[in-house]
Amino acid sequence: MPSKSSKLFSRAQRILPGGVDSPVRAFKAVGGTPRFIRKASGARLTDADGRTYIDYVMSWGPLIHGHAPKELVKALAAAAKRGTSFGAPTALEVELGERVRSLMPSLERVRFVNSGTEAAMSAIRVARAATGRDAIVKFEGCYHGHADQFLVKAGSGLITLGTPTSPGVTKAAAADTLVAAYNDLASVDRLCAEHAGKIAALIVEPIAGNMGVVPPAPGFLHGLRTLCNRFGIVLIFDEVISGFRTGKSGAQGWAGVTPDLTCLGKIIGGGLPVGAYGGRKDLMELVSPAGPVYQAGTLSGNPLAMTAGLWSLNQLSGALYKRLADLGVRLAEGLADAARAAGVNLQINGLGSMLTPFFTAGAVTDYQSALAADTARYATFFQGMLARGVFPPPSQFEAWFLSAAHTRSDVNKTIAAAKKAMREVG
Ligand code: KE4
Repeated sequence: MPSKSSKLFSRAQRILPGGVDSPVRAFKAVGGTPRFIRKASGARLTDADGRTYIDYVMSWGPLIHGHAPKELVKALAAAAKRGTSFGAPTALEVELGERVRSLMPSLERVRFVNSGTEAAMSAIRVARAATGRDAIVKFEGCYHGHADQFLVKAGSGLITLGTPTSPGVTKAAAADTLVAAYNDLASVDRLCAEHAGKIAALIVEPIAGNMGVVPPAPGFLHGLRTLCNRFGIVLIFDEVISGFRTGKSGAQGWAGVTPDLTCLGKIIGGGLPVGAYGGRKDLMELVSPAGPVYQAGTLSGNPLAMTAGLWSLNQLSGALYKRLADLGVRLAEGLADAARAAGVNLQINGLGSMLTPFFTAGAVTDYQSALAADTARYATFFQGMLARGVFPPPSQFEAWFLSAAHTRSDVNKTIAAAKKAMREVG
């Protein structure tokens, strides 16, 4: 008897390319039928067939407070009654902007948009306008959304599906995108020297999440700051994942490195569509209508997303981050023990409430070492976990996320499932 998810997937493929609205959801890298989700609450998903799962995708990062927190749902219902969108300014976006700046002071000015992609592409446009230069530097394995200029040796779904550079991106667009190696300052120095005077911006995930979790090596982010100062390059931290994930001031606060511009998303929308870019006043005042750099959006700063973002940021606390970090360590240790007991090579990269178990023997410090991971073993492990009521990301090259809704018991159940699933990988 085909499951409801498989029936829905067959129907979905007759209207949605690949049956989904974002490629990583399609289970292509792990096989099987993507689960169609009917509802979610706390740390749990319920699929169309009524099966529940402990969720570690958590909508790919936004849900640091878990699915459908009661107070958030109440706040959204009240906001909806006052109108869902006005196409006019509201106090809410001012309040959220001020809240973001209070937590990340480098964002002297901020503009809200509707996705991380919009945030990153707009930040690049500002940097190009400010410097009069065309080239940008990105890193192999980092992902900044699907704007043409970023789809060059990109991470997330592109690595997952084995298409690091996408067709449809013009040679001209790709030519302006220079690619360096993550955690390899010498590779950046060479590019800056070879293209001196031509590079507008360097954009980086300060804690990489889109090749799986790869933290910055000691000195890497400071080194990027020094190189950008030396060559007059705008340093952009893409904190769409790391922003408010690892701490109240994001990766920039954690590392003590101040970028010129920052991209945000996910957590600042609490699960509704939001992105933001911001940074130095002199750069952001170039953005229309303050300046000539055009960027716009029908639903930018809409009251529902702003309500969700404000609620989300207002719940953040040191105690929450401590609990999340403790849970993260417990989960990492448990997965490592399960792999060891089954004789499976596993490297776990984790930071706070985000982690990735890589099925490989060697340390994972960059794109090339991440690619060495055994994706077939990950797929077997994934299916074993799914069958036991745990929903990890359907890709070796993504982050697992914990939330305020995850309990110690959830993590213990996850570890128990991993002990059995690892034996099937062996
Ligand atoms: P969106 O356009 O998907 O809102 O954000 C793009 C983006 C930008 N920067 C970083 C660091 C990101 O991680 C993302 C999006 N992340 C992926 C998952 N790693 C989104 C999931 C998906 O594509 O469905």
